[in-house]
Amino acid sequence: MNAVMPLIDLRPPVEDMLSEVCRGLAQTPKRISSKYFYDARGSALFEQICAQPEYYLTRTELGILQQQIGAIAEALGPDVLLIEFGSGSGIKTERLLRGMRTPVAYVPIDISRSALRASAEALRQALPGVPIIPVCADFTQALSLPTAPRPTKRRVLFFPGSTLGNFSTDDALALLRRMRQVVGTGGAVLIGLDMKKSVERLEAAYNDAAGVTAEFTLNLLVRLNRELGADFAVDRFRHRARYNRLAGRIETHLLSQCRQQVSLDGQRFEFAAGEAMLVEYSAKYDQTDVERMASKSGLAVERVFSDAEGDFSLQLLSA
Ligand code: AVJ
Repeated sequence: MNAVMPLIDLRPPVEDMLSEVCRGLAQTPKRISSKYFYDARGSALFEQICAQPEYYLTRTELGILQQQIGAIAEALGPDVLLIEFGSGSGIKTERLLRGMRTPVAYVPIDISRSALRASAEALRQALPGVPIIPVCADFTQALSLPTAPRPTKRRVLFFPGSTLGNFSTDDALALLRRMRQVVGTGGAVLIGLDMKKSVERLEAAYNDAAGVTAEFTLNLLVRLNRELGADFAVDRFRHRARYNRLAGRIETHLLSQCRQQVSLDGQRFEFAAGEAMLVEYSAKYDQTDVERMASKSGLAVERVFSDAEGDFSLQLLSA
């Protein structure tokens, strides 16, 4: 049983972290993509964030998946090919697949071969009855899906965690359009979105009292020092997460505590005292926002599953 799981390798060009980070540091205001948060330490810190009392997102989404799995599976219908952008969210994917009566197969799509292999292997152990067809590809680019092992009624793309909120408005729309294209007419997207609520609760969720989120954000600099040979003085930066009401999103910045310089790739980047570098968006939605985004990307809201307080929602958007 040591055979390596077959993987469909579309050989995506690997993006160059060094040049992307340098480009962001040369912009005004400076910015670094939140996708670089997730090295081993960052992923472990994110797990810790999920256990903080203020960070309600993950436990609320899991609760919806647990309590309403029957209705969710029924809304998806039988003989579904389940697709995921990203390596699979472990327990959420497992919960969904277990609830679906007759999934045709599970197709995780990720640019990282190693992450794809590890998560596909773990899921195979947990759900030996479901065929898994991992595809190594860049899901922001056009791609065609492998042939399903048996006739499929509907392709459904699962995108939990309010990960869409980490994209800019334009990039989020482009991603939803890509999802629409992958599932095809008659298909659907099941997407987890964090809903608008009081500024106090939103800001508390991104500024936990134990300081785990601050450590998570600052770990980005630790990673750039280690992997790119940068020389950020990590203790001279501070985490700040604030809700931008007009944009409808939490915006996380790293604030330079003094005037300082950072060297990277033979270049020097100057930070003013108090200068804010953008490192993350976490957009929040109301149902009108969701309907507008869906219709702009060729999708329509078919069903909404949410917790009793309406804090978080799993939206079934049909293509
Ligand atoms: C898992 C990316 C959706 O934006 O809420 C948690 C990441 N950042 N705390 C989010 C995160 C700060 C999280 N996502």
